[in-house]
Amino acid sequence: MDLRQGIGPRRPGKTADEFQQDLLSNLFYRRGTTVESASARDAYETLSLTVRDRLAERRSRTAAAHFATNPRWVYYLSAEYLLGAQLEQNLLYSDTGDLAAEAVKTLGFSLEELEDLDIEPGLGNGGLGRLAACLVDSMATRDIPAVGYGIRYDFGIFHQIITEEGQTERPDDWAFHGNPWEFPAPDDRQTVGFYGHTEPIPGERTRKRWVPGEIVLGEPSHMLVPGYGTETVNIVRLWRARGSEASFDLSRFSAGQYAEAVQEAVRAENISKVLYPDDSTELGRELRLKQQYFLVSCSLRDIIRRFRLRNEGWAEFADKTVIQLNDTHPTIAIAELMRLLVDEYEVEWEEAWSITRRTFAYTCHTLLPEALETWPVHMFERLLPRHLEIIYLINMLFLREVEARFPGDHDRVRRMSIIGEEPERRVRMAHLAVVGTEAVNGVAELHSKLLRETVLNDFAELWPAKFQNVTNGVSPRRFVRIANPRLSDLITEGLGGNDWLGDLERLAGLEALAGDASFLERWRAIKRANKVDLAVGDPDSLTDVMIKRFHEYKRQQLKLLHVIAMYHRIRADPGADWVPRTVLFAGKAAPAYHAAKEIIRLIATIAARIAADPVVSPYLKVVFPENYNVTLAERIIPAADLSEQISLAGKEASGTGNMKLALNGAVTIGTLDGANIEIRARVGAENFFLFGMDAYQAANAHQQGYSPWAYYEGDGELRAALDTLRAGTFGEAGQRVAGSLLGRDEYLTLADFRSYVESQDEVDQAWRDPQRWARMSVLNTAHSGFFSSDRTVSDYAARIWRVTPVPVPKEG
Ligand code: T68
Repeated sequence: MDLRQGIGPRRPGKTADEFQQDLLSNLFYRRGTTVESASARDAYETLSLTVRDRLAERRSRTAAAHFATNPRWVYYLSAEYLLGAQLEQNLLYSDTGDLAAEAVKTLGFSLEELEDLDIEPGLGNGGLGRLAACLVDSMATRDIPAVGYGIRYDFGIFHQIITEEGQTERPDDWAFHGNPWEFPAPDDRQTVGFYGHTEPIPGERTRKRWVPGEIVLGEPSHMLVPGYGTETVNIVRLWRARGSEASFDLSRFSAGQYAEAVQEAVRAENISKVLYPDDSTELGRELRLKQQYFLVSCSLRDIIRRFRLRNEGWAEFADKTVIQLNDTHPTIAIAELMRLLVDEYEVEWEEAWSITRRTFAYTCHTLLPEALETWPVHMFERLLPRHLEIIYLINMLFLREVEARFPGDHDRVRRMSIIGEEPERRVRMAHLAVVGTEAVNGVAELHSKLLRETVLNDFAELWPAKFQNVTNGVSPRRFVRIANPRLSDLITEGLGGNDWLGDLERLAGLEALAGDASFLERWRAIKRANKVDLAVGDPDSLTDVMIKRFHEYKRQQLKLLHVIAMYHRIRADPGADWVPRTVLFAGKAAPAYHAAKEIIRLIATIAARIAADPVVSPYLKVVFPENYNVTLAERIIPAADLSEQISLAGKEASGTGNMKLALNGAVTIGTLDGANIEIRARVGAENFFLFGMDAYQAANAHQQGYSPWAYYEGDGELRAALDTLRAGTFGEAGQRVAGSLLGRDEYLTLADFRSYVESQDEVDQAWRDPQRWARMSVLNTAHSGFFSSDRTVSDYAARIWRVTPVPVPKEG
C-alpha cells in the first residue's frame, strides 16, 4: 500500500473569511510584506497566489484522476501561445471574483486596479498562437487529459508604437516583474544536443550514435489551465533554455574576460530569448530551427518520462499518446521520436515508424506557398545531423511506396519528396508532417478542401482518409463573458441561465428575442455603452473594425481605398446625409515586412489628415489604437458594429477574429474565404454583407492576364482614390501602396473594389434602420454557437485524437 495515498495539504477555504485569511497569509509569508506597506504590485501578486492556490488544489485532484485512469493523453505541441491576461480568467474559472473583490479592499485596493497590473504573456504572433490558447482552455473544459508544450520566451511579441511615421517596435519583457502564475519545475529539466556528428554502431543496421557538439539545458515551468464549469485543471508547460553549470568560465572571469566568461551561457539562453515575429526575416533562421528542435526535444523526453511512469515497454505508447503538431513548427518531432526510439531505446525501425505514425497528427494553418516551411539541407546537416539521416531514410521508404502506387510517375515522386531539389536542396516540413502522421487537418471547410485540391493534392490522392477538417473556434468565456460582461448578463437573462457559456449552441435561443423591441433596445444600449468605454469615437457612429495582423493578403489596403472613396464623396457633397463611421484598425506587422509597414504608415497619415479636415471629420474618423494584443482585442470586439473580413478568397485559412466579432453581435462584411463561409451559412445570407470573387475565380485571375490598370481605367471612384495616393497627397507611403496595387496587385484588391464599395453602401442602408441592424446583430450572436472552441476540441477528440473525457471527482 502506498503510504502517501490520500495525504494532501489543507484545502483552501470557500468562504469570504477563509479567502481573506489566505490572502493575508500569502501577503506575510510568501510576499514577505505587511498590510501597511503593501504596494499595488504586492497586492496583485498576493491575490494571484491566493487564486492560484485554489486552482492548484484542483490540479492535484486532476493529476490523481488522470494517473489513476491512465488514459490516452493529448500533447499539444505549439511554438506559440497567446494566453491573454490571467487574473480575470482565473477568478472566473475558480469562481472567486466576488471573494477577491471584497478581500483586496482590506489591502486598500480595488480589484480593477490590480487587474490593470496583470501580465499578458504575449508568446505568440496572431491567430495560430491564440488558437492554441483557446484549445487548451477547451480541452480542460471538456475534461480531456492534456498538456500544452511551448517555449517560455523571455521576450514575447514586440510592443508596437504607432506614430505618424508608422510602426516602431519595442521589446516586450512581459515577465519583468515576475509571473505569479508560473510554477518552476527544475527537477524535470532536460538536456538537448545540437551540432556534432554521427557514428555507426558496429553490427547495427539502422541505429547510430549522435555525438552533439553543443549541449543546452531546457528548464520547464508550467501555468495552470483550468476548465470552465468542471474540476479539471490541465497545464501548459513552457521550456526555457539555460547553459549548463560548466558553461560559466570561472577562469576567464577571474582574468577579467567577463564577456567571454559567459558567452557559452548567453549562446544557450538565446534559444528562448525571443519569439519570432513570423519567419519573414532571413536573419537568425538557424536560431529559429534551434528553437523548434529545443521545444521538441524537451517535450518528447517529458512525454516519454510521463508515459514510463505508468507503462512498460512501447507496445502501448501510441494508444496512450497523441501529439498534435500546431503547424509545421514542431514537425521535427517526427524525426526526433524516431531517433529516441531507434537509437536510444533500441526499438526496431519498422515498429518505431508504426508507433510514430500512430502518435502524431498535424494541423496546417495556411495556404500561402511562402508560409510552408522548408529548411536548407546544409543547415539541417550542421545543426541536426542525425535527424537529417533519419529524414532521408523516412523519405526513401516513403518514395518507394509512391513509386509502387504510381509506377513510372517520376514527376509525382519529385513533387512529393520530403527533400526538394530546386533551387537548392531543402527539407519540406509539411511533407514530413503529412508522411509521419495519422491525420492532417485544415482549420475551416474551404481551407481543408483547398489543401486537398492544391498544396497537398498528391498526398490526398495517396491517402484520402488521412485528410480532415476541423473548423476553428474561440473561447466563449474569454471572448464573450470576460470581454463583454454587459452582453453576457443580457444573454444570461434572455436565455434564463448561463449554461450557454459551456454549451454555446444554446445561444440559438436568442433568435426568439430578435423580434422583441425592448430586447433589441437593450442590446443596442449595451453596444453603445461598450463604445463609450472604448472611447475612440462617437458612440453613435458605425464602429467599423479591422483587427488582425497586417498582411497584404488580408487587404487592409482595400479598406483604405474605401476610406479614401468616402473621403472624396463627403468632400464633394458635405451637406448630404452621411452615415457617420469610426473606422478602427489595429494589428501588428512583422518588423521586416516592409509592404505591411507602409500600409500602417499610410493609415496613420490618412487618420491625421481626416482628423484635421473640418468638412470630413464630422462623418469619418480613422483610429489606430497601438499594440494590438489579447487584452486590447477584449476591449475592441464588444464595441464593434461591423467586422471587416476582407481577405482575398482562398488565402485566409480560417480566421478566428471573425468568430469573436460575430459572437459579440458585429455584422460581417466579408469575402467567401476561410470560416467566413461557415459564419454566413449559419447567421444567414441576409445578416452578412458578402462581396468579391470566390477562391476559384481568384486562383485563376493572374493566369488569365489580370490587369489592375483595367480596373483603374474602368472605375472613376477607384481611379480618383488611386490618383490621390499617387499624387502624394497621403505621403510617400501612399505612393508606394498605389505603386504596388497598380504594379502586380498580387491579392486582386482592385478587382474586388467595386463589389466591396457596393456592399459597404448596403451596410450604410442597413445602419439607417436601427431596428433592422439590432436584429441582424442579435442573429449573428444567436447563430454563432458553432464557433466555440469547445466544439472544436470535441471534434478533435472524436475524429482525430480518439480520446474520451476523464472527469475529475469533486472535493472530499
Ligand atoms: C493563422 N496563422 C491563419 N500564423 O492565418 C488564420 N505563421 O487564418 C487561422 O485562423 C489561424 O492561424 C488559426 O488557425 C497564423 O496565425 C502565424 O502566426 C505564424 C507564425 C509563425 C510562422 C508562420
